[in-house]
Amino acid sequence: MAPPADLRAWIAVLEREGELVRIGAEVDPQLEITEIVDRTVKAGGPALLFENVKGSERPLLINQFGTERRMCLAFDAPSLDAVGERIGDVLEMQPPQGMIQKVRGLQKLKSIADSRPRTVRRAVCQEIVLTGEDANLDVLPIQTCWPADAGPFITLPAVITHDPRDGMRNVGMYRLQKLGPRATAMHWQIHKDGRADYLATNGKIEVAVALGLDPVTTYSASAPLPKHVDELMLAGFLRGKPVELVRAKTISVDVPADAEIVLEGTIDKDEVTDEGPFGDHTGYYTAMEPFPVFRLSAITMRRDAIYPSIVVGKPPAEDAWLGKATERIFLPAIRMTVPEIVDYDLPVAGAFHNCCIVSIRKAFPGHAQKVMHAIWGLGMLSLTKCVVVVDEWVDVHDYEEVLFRVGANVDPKRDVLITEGPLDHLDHAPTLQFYGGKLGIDATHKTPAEGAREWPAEIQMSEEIRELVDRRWSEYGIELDTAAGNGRIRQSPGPLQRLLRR
Ligand SMILES: Cc1cc2nc3c(=O)[nH]c(=O)nc-3n(C[C@H](O)[C@H](O)[C@H](O)COP(=O)(O)O)c2cc1C
Ligand SMILES: [Mn+2]
Repeated sequence: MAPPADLRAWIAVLEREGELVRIGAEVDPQLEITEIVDRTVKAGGPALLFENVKGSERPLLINQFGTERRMCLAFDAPSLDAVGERIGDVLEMQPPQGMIQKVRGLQKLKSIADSRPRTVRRAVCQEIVLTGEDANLDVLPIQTCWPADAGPFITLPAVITHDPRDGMRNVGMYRLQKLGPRATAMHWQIHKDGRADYLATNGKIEVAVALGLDPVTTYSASAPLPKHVDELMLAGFLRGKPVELVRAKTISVDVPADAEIVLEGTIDKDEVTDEGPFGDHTGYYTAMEPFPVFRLSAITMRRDAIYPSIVVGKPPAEDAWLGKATERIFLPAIRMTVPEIVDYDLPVAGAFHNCCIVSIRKAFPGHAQKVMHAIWGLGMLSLTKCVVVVDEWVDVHDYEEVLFRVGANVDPKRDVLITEGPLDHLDHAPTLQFYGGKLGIDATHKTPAEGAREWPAEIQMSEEIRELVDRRWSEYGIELDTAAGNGRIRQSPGPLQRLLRR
């Protein structure tokens, strides 16, 4: 098995695994679908294929990424950590010793070489080609997600541009507000690569938008890669198969051949529009702001094209697992730069940029502060508002345990660092947009060298007594859900808890 090759293969996997429901009843893309999906996501429910969307011939697929299981199916991996390990394996390559290692090394190198996209001449994404007046966005079942949204938004696109300075490709997921039959806004936030490509143009930039890709490529569009790394390389590597590209019909941009739908067009550097409000993944509406205008020159499609969508909103929403995939997949790369990091967690409730819990192998005074600054200097993690540092033995995914450490180990005067720096584009709390306060909480054990008194020992029962009680447990006649003996009361979590805390 390998990750699904395109959206159809993915839908077949979902169906076979009992992870998809087809809905024949007519539904309204204006708000109604959001409410159905929101209830389904929060209950850990299936992917939904709406086959009868009011006002459009096209079916709409949503909640394809809504659970950990589906996310693992998308990558054809036993866990998201296993996906990260595949990348870690390549990053940590050492000069091989002996024949076996040399062969393994070559296989790894081949897997990198094979990840480069391949071009093809004919493609299903161009079975239907609509240009001029015919290129009309009204054919798509674009959702209006929340009551105060400015209009319909395309929410799950892979936007492809090239840096005019060096021709390097970039693929990013940026929402598109429909402005008319042949125009949308392009929500390129200021820290993003797509925006940098746009800012580097003098006149116009050509833009392609792919909709309805295999799930790994869709995920890759959301992955926070460094600017010079092509997201399609990551997709090819994780799929174990190159992404196939075909030349677009009206612009000089290659587009994924297997896409369901492709929008082709240009963005004029000088043309901006009011974008938003939009009910965003922060759980609040983001305010109206000027963003560039994308003018369509063509829409190409498969016959019977399926339109993909996602609803973001108050966490947890479907994007929770896209974020968790990034958290897990990038851990080995983060460890390459900051090797003392053991694990980290970006709580879903923190909308990913608000909070980062990180465990470290502490080796010297001020080590926690060093790691806070490392996080604030690392790619998109630099936008993190609050960093909590704990010792290596603390489970960063167990928020109750983290809170316990913060309560027990922190002297706010000594262990809280307030500084400032860049903040997420969408964060409405800071006084200034983009720039404001940062909070670091050092919840590690302290040493006298850090100005602490002698640190007390943590309470733990002796192994001997634990074994004795294990052995005798049935004699006592006490029935508990869990008698694991770690002194904590645990009930098996429901789907919502599993999403919020792992
Ligand atoms: C569902 C979803 C919607 C997103 N919408 C936007 C958006 O409208 N604007 C934006 O700048 N980033 C958005 N992002 C985040 C970017 O896709 C992400 O930062 C990505 O790394 C950007 O690619 P880049 O680093 O190549 O610019 C979204 C992510 C997801 C999962
Ligand atoms: Mn990028």
